[in-house]
Amino acid sequence: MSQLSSAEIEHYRQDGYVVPEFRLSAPRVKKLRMALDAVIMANPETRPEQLVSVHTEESGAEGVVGDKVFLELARNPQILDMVEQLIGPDIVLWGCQAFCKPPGDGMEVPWHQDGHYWPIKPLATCTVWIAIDDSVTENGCLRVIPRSHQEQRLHAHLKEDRTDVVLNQRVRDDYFDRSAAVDIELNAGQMSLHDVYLIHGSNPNRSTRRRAGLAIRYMPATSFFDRSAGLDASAGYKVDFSNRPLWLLRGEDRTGRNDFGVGHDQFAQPSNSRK
Ligand SMILES: O=C(O)CCC(=O)C(=O)O
Repeated sequence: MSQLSSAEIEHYRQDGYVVPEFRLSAPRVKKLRMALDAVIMANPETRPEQLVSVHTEESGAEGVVGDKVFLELARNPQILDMVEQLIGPDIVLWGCQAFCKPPGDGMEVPWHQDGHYWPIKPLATCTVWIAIDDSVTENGCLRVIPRSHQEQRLHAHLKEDRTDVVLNQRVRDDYFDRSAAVDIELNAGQMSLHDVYLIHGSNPNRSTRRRAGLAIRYMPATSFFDRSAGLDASAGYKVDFSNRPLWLLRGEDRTGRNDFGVGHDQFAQPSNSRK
């Protein structure tokens, strides 16, 4: 079934993002919120905005003990239908991160292009960003620069010498017009989808309400996930590209080079790493 209308697909193509009609039910959101709360408790050393690979239970080099409930969500057929309409029938799940901004000191996400951080060749990914809490201007919702993806090129990023930001590199100011920014306000359960070249970010959360979202990353299986990028800390926290599990969720690996074996040991046997 087609989840996205042709107007929604057109919006994604033209503006680089879309907020679809489709949303998760309240019980489903509640389950996600409970899982996220447990993950935050289980990872006291990790900032809740930096819960990388939150869909896997093995902490590995990235150091985050996640929960399979997020993996189940990433396999949701209705979400995959939308992703298929945007990136085609061959779909690889390669990442999933929770960005949870606590009230008061929730950290800023500087303006950036995702592709700047990722070893995907050719560069392509659709991110599905799902609101686990209401996400509005006041508590630091996702913000985008519409149409900034259109040239399909990466701009120079500057290193931020700050500790109060989620990612430590940001797009140089002269590459975009901040006044064009659009706040993507979502109720819990709603989602947005964005292109890998889109410039986006979010403000700090100075409000009294938490803002949590889950970013699920899907690439077309016409792209290659280059594990030689290894253990990377250029984002400001550890990301282990060499051991990241990939899932071919639909279609075929058209590159013939993606490795779907690495990082899957944890799924073959009962895990004893969960606290
Ligand atoms: O959640 C946020 O504020 C930022 C998310 C983001 O940068 C992403 O999903 O790529």
